[in-house]
Amino acid sequence: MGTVEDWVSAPARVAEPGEGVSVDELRLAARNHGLPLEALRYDVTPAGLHYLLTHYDIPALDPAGWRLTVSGAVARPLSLSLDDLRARPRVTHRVTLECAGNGRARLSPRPVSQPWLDEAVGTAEWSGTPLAAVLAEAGVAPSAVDVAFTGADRGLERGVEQTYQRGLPLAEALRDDVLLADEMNGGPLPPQHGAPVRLIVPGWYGMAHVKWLVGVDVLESAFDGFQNVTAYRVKQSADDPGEPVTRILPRALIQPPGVPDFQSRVRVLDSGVVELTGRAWSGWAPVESVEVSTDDGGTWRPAELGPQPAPYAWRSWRFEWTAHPGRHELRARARDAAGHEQPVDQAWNRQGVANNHAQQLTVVVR
Ligand SMILES: Nc1nc2c(c(=O)[nH]1)N[C@H]1C(S)=C(S)[C@@H](COP(=O)(O)O)O[C@H]1N2
Ligand SMILES: [Mo]
Repeated sequence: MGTVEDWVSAPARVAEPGEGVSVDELRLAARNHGLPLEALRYDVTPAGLHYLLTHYDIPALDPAGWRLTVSGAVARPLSLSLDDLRARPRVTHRVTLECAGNGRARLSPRPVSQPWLDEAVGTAEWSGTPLAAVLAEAGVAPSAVDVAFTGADRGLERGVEQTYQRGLPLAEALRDDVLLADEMNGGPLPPQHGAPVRLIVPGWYGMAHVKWLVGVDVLESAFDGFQNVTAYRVKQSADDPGEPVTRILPRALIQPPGVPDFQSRVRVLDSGVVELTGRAWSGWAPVESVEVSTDDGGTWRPAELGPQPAPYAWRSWRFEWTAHPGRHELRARARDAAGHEQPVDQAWNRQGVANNHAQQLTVVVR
């Protein structure tokens, strides 16, 4: 006999030198897929190609019986049906979402978790009603500081049984672009993306965008749940409290040119002038520059930027490369208007979160 803790409470850990991705990590990676990089071609990612990250199971929610409760430090607690929400003013925002763990599997030593490479990203048109007006209707107490958002999904994480829940500072929750979204790309929200209603917090890493939302709880003290206090912290050691993960740091990705080798994904292309294209985004400020290196970060040259379609949506870029025969390591890096620059070398942290070191793409020119 043993306890649940003995069977499932694996502590967070960092892989041993040379330790490969395990079957457990492969199982996570098969559930939580990334954006196929060729889908960087779309301004708006088709729903099925958008990355996906779900800690526990996709819950079964009946939209007819679904209610959103607004409670805590409010003058008038609310219980809203889907029809109530849909009758409210509607807006659409194009927003790039990225998982805070993107890039984790390329760190050394590797934090053991969902093993993302570069592709935990997608851009969608999210439609719904602004949260701020719902909070105003409920009447937020002057003493309020945080808002806790509760999903309908439940599971265990490092021995702690929980419902997925995230806290957000009140000032962020009151931004006019924070949405209670019930549509993605003009259609109903798919089950895996949070149906019937999810939160959208433009600019923030994925963990803030609570799916299968059922509760909005206004708090008079800082939210101290697992997903804010234990997970999603930039920390160097197990006992370092670390800094909370908030907004998305800039990242540029290259849409892979040529054709892939099936097993290695190394790209094969013909020599001559090649148009490299890609996307770049930041949750802090618009992307101001993208630079490309075709010699593994030795030299950098500026790419030409496309328009910024919305404050928190990725923008396209292009770069003309005269490709000579041989093997080349392509890299791209972005800088935003707030002065954040993508590092070429990794900035290691124990959970592998908010890590944006520059993508490396191997191409063979024939
Ligand atoms: N209820 C709930 N919301 C959640 C999660 C979850 O596991 N449960 N995962 C979060 C994380 S870590 C990310 S990166 C995004 C992913 O959103 P997507 O699957 O729609 O791309 O959802 C966030 N919202
Ligand atoms: Mo995530």
